[in-house]
Amino acid sequence: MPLTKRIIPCLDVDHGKVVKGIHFLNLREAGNPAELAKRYSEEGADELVFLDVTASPEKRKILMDTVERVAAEIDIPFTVGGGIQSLSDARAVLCSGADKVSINTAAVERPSLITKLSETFGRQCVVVAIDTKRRYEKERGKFTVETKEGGCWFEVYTYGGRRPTGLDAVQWAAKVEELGAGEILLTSMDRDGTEKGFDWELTRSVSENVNIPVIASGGAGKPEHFLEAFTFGKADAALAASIFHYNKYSIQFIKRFLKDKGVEVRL
Ligand code: 0VR
Repeated sequence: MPLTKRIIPCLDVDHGKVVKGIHFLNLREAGNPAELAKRYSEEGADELVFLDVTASPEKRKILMDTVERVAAEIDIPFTVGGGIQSLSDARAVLCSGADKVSINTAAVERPSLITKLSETFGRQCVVVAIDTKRRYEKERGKFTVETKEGGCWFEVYTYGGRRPTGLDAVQWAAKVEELGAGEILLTSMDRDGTEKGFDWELTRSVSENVNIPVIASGGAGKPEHFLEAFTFGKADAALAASIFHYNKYSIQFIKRFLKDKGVEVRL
């Protein structure tokens, strides 16, 4: 019996409110975290991701209060990310009701944190988020996939998509697995918020190079996009925000579509 594919709504939260943008920009309010969490859990979401995109100094207080309120509404695995820089940040979030923590910038800047988190809380608690953008290169050899626009590779970005790192996402994913990551949350910034579909070539390139689960993220707009992510993209789970916040399709509708196409899902 193959592992069921997971559908994971994502709450991007800024100052305690759910926001949604396009390419991580022009964030606009999209709802209340606890209310959306309750709705998604009741609609059959397999997990929930909460990403605090608040850059403000008082973020810790807002973050913990909001995490507690969301955790109180759901009984599915709950991952929290956003500005987690240390074991104590992670402990605070786990003690507020999260089951897993997601780290992005801190993992790139201090890779040993991945190992410390994994040794302290267990690999299953450690999600490493990798935000990427496609880079097209003329010179041969420096690309991951051939596309109609030429050869491209996937560059890793930090600081909420504001800072290019020069890191290759496929190589970085293999490295984070080696360091102790339990799962990879792989976001295409090119597709984020566009509803044009996941970058399944990105997901496939990473999924074929690691043995830990890969969550496709960025661009979901219709049920067919989830099918692409699970088949062509070889993803173990698919995360989405816009499609759910704007009520384009229900989680159940997408799951029934996938079941009819032969994808193992939990109905
Ligand atoms: P959709 O394309 O709407 O399904 O978005 C999925 C996913 O890209 C977003 O939930 C999330 O990863 C966007 N991330 C960040 C951010 C958004 C604004 C600012 C920062 C970040 O650091 O990941």
